Amino acid sequence: MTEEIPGPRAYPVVGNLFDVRSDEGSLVAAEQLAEIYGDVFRLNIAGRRQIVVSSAELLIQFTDEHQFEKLPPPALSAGQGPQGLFTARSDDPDWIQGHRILMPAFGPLPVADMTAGMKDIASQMILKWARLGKDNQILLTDDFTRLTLDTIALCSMDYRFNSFYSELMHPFIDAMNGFLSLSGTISTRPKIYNQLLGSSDIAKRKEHNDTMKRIAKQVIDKRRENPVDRNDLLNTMLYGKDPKTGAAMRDDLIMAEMINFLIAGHETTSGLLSFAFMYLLQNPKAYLAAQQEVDRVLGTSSIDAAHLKQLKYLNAVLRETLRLKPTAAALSKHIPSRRQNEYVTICDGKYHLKNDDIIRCLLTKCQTDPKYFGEDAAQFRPERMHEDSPDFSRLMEAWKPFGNGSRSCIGQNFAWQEAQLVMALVLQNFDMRLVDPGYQFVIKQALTIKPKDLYVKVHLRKGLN
Ligand code: MNH
Repeated sequence: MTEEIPGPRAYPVVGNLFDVRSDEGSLVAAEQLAEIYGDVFRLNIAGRRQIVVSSAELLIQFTDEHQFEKLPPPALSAGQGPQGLFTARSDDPDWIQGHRILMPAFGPLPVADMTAGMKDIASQMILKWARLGKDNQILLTDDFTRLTLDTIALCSMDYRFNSFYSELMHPFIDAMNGFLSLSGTISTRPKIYNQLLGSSDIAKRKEHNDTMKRIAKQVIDKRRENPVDRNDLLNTMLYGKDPKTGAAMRDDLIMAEMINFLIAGHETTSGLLSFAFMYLLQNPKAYLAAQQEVDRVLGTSSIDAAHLKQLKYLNAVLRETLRLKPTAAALSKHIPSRRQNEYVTICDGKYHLKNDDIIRCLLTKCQTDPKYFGEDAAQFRPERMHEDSPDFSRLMEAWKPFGNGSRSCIGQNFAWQEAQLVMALVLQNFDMRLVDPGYQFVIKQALTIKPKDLYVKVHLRKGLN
């Protein structure tokens, strides 16, 4: 006999909407509910049952592609039109085609070729910090967002947002932020509300989406008028053929992919960099160890792709950061259509799952489960994620900040290389400290999570390298 899955009482129409609305955001609200109801609880949101899971064991089970499948986030899809890789369903022919054409372009070699573009943007930030001097307060998350956005745009489509040269954000950014925040509100509201009262929000969201599409189209048109002989992602999409079918990508799909890369490719990496420095600043021993490794491997030489492989401690820092602060903080899963006739249970048959359940793996909880990661699971201890640690491979099985299987992050190599490169350059050139030495982490949640009000000052170590 299966049991009822526990959870807060759901009310008519609104369901549990107000249980996941909190000033600190829906993630904190869900974490608090997990403290009350345990590793598995249920919610009712917009008329659908959500099962929220918080243990490492369940994360491992739900990220097994033989059993469960990614459910694309409704909060991100614009509703109509072709979906980019991130938001498409796995059986969507557009996903299958895009995946086959784009996967090779995100492999280690093509990404190593992007080092120059990454250094270009990183140098802009380094130079800005050096020129503003040691008394200037830097809002770390903002400069990292400028950096990651400019980097993905330059490396993938040779487009310059030039965010370091302007206080105002580029119109694309305003449109993107407007689009994302409206998508969030619309998708959690009851259907009936959207039908009766939500039409102006839906129209506004479409306007934002149209702005992003217009900018993407301009970039495509410009490239067609001035073709360049480069292997970047834009050329791969414009001229690449699906190896199975020989078909080329349609322009409207290319536009959707470009918008996908710009959105998925910058907030997450920017958050990773902010959290990594937050932890290093709060853990002086780890800061020193990371800086000493950089000094040993790089000295005063100009960084290149070969250095990065040797930065093993830095890798452990990045892994530990994404374990504690997975910037894409939840994975959504569902029962794949091929299993819809099965009687699916979890927790040794204790709970029954329904075909249209949305399963939400709370990575912040799953990846800090003391049953799996030990009593010090909530502490920042990069050593545990070092590739030479005896526990390393076991712990990596419950480390899923980039998702899993065929739907895992296509930009993982890209993000990793960018994060390594930027951290190494900053550690090489500056000593950083917190403006408020007692800084306590407060979450800032939008589509991704970031540390709020993380202000730092930097002091140039020698001359610029
Ligand atoms: Mn990324 C999928 C996290 C950087 C482009 N990304 C995913 C998923 C996670 C994720 C988690 C799977 C989501 C799910 O299962 O619902 N991504 C990250 C993190 C970083 C990141 C934590 C940085 C740190 N991602 C990037 C970068 C790019 C990118 C950089 C682009 C260049 N991500 C994608 C795309 C997908 C994805 C595209 C969808 C892949 C697919 O389903 O085919």
